[in-house]
Amino acid sequence: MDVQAYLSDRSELLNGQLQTLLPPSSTPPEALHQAMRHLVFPGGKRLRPALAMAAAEAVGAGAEAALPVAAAVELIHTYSLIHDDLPCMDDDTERRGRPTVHVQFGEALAVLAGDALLALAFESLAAAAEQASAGPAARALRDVARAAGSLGLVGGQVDDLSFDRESPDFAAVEAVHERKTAALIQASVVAGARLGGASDEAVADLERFGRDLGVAFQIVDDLLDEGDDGACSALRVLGVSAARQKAAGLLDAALGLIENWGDRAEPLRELARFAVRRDR
Ligand code: GRG
Repeated sequence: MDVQAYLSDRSELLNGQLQTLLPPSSTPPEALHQAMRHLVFPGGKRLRPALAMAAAEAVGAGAEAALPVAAAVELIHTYSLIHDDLPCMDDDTERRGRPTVHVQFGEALAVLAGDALLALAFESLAAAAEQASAGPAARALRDVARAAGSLGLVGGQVDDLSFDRESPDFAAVEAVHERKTAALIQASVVAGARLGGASDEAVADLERFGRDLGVAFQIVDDLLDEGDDGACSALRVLGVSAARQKAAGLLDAALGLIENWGDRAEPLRELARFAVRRDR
């Protein structure tokens, strides 16, 4: 299976959905809508939305079933990048090969564009709950909300910002990785599968799959960020070789959970391999 072809095919589906969700740049307030669109298009690897769609396919649905989740997780991911780049956090000037949103549009609009992207993500999920079978769609909404909040992405970011530099061990790093990065990746597969009609048993496997894959993904991010001596890094506490082994072990554990899911889970398996073996 050609994972790049899969990613670009599913990205096209996603882009159509994002275009219908995001107000055009010409809609007032124009600067806000331009700032919201600045990093959404053309976007990055689109891994989280592809995982959401592949998870729906893995439980027997079409990729389209997961589109509301796919769009929501990419919008949340983009908002988190915009806010993470702000001077009060990482103070970065470049993202996805472009000036960061605050560099291009100013700090106030960067904060507000992030806020509006987060709200739009939940509009996407609520619209799905209105249309489809409300139970699974409402659960998907709750999964994504939890992953985005103080017990997920935001809480993980807070702990990352105040990480104890003196005596870190891998368990402490992993606890941050679980929330800062893995929570949204886990919600992508779980909520995507819910919209695809997943059984409770499949959801339970995907919860562990998403958690393991998400931690492995962040370890790889730490390895790729070798120049950055951030305190909360698997590289710092394990070194290159043990960090690589850890990521490979987590990938194997994740793949083991969906081993018997047949051919229709192949895109999900290939995306997991891609996420951990990537070079950017
Ligand atoms: C500000 C609430 C808030 C959270 C910030 C996203 C984040 C948490 C920090 C950004 C820096 C970082 C190392 C985040 C961990 C998640 C991660 C590896 C993001 C990069 O994801 P990719 O590689 O990016 O999927 P693209 O651009 O390809 O979508």
